[in-house]
Amino acid sequence: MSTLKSYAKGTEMPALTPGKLRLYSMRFCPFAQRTRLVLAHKNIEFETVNVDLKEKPEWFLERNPLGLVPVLEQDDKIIYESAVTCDYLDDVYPENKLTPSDPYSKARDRILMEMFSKLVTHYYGTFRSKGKDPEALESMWKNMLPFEKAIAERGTYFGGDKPSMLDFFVWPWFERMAVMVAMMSEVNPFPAEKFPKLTAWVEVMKTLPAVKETMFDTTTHLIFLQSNAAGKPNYDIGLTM
Ligand SMILES: N[C@@H](CCC(=O)N[C@@H](CS)C(=O)NCC(=O)O)C(=O)O
Repeated sequence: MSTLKSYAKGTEMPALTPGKLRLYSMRFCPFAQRTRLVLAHKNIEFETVNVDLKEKPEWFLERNPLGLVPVLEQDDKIIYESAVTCDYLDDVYPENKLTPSDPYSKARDRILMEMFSKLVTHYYGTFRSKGKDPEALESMWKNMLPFEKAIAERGTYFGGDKPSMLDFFVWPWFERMAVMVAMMSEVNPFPAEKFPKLTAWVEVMKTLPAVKETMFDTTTHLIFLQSNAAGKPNYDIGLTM
């Protein structure tokens, strides 16, 4: 059974089906979106159980003691940490392979993935300050430049003429860049003149079926982020069941 509304502490866990892959997720989590992108891109059959991250069910904490989504479960296997779940899926479902087979290309992508965690830190710094902290904004831009350069060298996608794991790994934060742009009237945090290649890449990414399947529009993201900032995250925006 696939669920939409999030399960909170005290709820009973939906019964597992033997052999069925399950994703524990939160609809607006960018890390879980990485896993959802890979699942969608590879047309993998799975079910989703969304979790209330403020009031976590006991059975969720039993599966991931870190208390973080995404988590994958299938029979006796439990896997968490977004990068690990994505690699696992790419290994177990090798069709539409996303990780380069060439060891050097794979290593270069890994370096960019490592660098991306810095970008994420400055992304949230810029977000929290609503662009009013010039140091956070400058740091975010500085950490975005290697990605602008990589796209310029590689083509349409980080994977060249087709999307790779790196494209899906970084996409969730670029999807949310539009939210930042909408929130900030005094400064554009993602100026096309500074990042022309990334700007073009964002538009191409939006046409991918996996992205279309997993993305939310800017207004919905904004509503979620505001509810989260107010300490009352609305995980179930727009859901009736
Ligand atoms: N390093 C983790 C980070 C995942 C993460 O931070 N997920 C957030 C939601 S976006 C979460 O589960 N937060 C719950 C908490 O911090 O208690 C990964 O890559 O999977």
